[in-house]
Amino acid sequence: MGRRENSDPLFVVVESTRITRSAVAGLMAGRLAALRVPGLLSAGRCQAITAALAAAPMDRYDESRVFPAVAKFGPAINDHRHAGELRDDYWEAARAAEKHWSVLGLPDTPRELCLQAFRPAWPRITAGRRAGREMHVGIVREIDDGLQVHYDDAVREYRGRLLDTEVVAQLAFNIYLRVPPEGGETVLWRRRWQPADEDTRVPGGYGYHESVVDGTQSLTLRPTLGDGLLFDPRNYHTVRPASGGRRISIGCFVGLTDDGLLALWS
Ligand SMILES: O=C(O)CCC(=O)C(=O)O
Ligand SMILES: [Fe+2]
Repeated sequence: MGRRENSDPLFVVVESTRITRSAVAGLMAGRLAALRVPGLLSAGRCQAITAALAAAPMDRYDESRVFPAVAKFGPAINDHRHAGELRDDYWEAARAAEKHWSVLGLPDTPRELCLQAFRPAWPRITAGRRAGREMHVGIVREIDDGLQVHYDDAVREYRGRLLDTEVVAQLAFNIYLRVPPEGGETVLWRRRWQPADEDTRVPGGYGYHESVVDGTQSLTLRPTLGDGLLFDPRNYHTVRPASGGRRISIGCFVGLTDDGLLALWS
């Protein structure tokens, strides 16, 4: 897409061979829209993970809310949320996922895969803590049929307190472990939630009708195998349906907390 007259020059995607401190800070400051890291994970490592996961029990997000369906391995906070609190079954699901992963014979845990990507840029990184307990980090998702247009904002979703420390800014991080030959694009819009958007909610869903972003500047990113992608998920975003193959990623949320740490959770 060509540069439009009325486009925001700060809503841009940058590419880098690794995650940099300046890009993390720039995304959180609103100086960038997305960071793409081609080849963050080698094709061999991606294949080893997806091959091992073929033997692992995948489940799905709550299908009464998440349609089209999304298969996953590991808990997602939003599947265990009730009235702005995290239900206790999140912790049981986290323990079960860790146990199942530990017998896959892979060298790294999902948590390590996520932490490793950020350590060179931001050594003060950790798993987020809630009531003293370490959050699960690293959810594997198979999003073949696309997502609803939605935003993610832990501050809004968890009444300002998901973690024991305050989340000052939040990013979404994904590594693409398997990509379809066509489709599966991630689309980001330069727009945050506004109260009137509730009029465009998908009934029963987690997202909004696409009309919520009508006329808004957007970026369409087509992940290739092993790419890392970082963006501010408070901006509306979606995933387009994949065609001719599966779209599998591992990812987490990344918070900058009031103690200056990066804290991760899924
Ligand atoms: O898979 C993607 O590219 C984005 C998925 C998403 O909605 C998120 O990570 O918040
Ligand atoms: Fe999201």
